[in-house]
Amino acid sequence: MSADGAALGARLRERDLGAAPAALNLIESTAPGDREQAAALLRELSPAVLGGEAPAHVIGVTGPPGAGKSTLLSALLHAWRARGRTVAMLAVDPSSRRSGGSLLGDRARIDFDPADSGVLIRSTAAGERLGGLARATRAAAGALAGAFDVVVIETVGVGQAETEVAEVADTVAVVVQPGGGDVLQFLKAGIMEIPDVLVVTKADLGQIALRTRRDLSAALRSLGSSATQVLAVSSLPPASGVDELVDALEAHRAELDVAERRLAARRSAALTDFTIEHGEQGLRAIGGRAAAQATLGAADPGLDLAALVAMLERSMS
Ligand SMILES: Nc1nc2c(ncn2[C@@H]2O[C@H](COP(=O)(O)OP(=O)(O)O)[C@@H](O)[C@H]2O)c(=O)[nH]1
Ligand SMILES: [Mg+2]
Repeated sequence: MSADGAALGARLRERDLGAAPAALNLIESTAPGDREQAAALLRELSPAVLGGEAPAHVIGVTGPPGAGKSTLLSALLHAWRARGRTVAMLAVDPSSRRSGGSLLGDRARIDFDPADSGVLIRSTAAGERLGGLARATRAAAGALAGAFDVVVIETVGVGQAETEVAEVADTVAVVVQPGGGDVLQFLKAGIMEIPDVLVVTKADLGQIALRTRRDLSAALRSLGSSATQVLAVSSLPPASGVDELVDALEAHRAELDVAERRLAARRSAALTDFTIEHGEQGLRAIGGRAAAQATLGAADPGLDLAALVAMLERSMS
């Protein structure tokens, strides 16, 4: 029998973190009955039912493999817990996309205390589907945002990965390691959206990290975007720069119109999901991208992602 989605959703809404693992299982399940229960769960956490946007700060962390994301997230986790924040971290594991996983070499796991009930860590396989952060990951982030103070989504890559995570995160942080020329080139070439926060990792390596930080700041200035903070962080003990990063992330969130960003993100994600599901042909059947955007733009702001996708599907002829 399926878990009771509405009951789990209501528990998350009451910030009962003990409901989170079962909620994630339900969201990730592909059994037909579970899909319905998962939709019921998500409805309980929709802005319409919550009476506003979910309270969490949803943060996307992206960057090339080996840049130091997981190690950084371990350090951030401890800093947030020290400030009394409850934290959920969803890591999208790309290893399923490449055989052997040897590409990633000595990958660090996020280090946490399993007895700490204020923390939830989940890894999900990225799966084979290209385009769009796995739908389950987006749904999971949305559900957990009703219960936790901070929800982090870690994805691998720059460019596309960052655009995808921006469809769910309030704040996007791109992680670069010293000498990380790709990110610099992508920024300069405009291939990559300008992130909200740029983090140069492995600051303990010294000069090369400082130079990378300087180069990134200069590139941002030449792009006329001095709003993005560029920080250098060392995540290995003795860590440095981690509290400054926590402050920078919080400062970005404080400046943000969360409702506006989330609404735009849901609408954009709905179009992404619809297109993945129904292809270009489906898009034509609803009158093209501009018509779809107009439909979404007129939708009730309280609707959740699934309801927005369903709305597009109803307009197919
Ligand atoms: N020197 C140094 N090495 C680091 C630091 N952070 C991560 N690393 C190392 O970089 C490698 C990749 O880190 P990982 O967190 O797995 O990167 P991810 O693939 O981006 O998640 C590991 O060997 C880490 O120990 C740091 O602050 N300083
Ligand atoms: Mg990692």
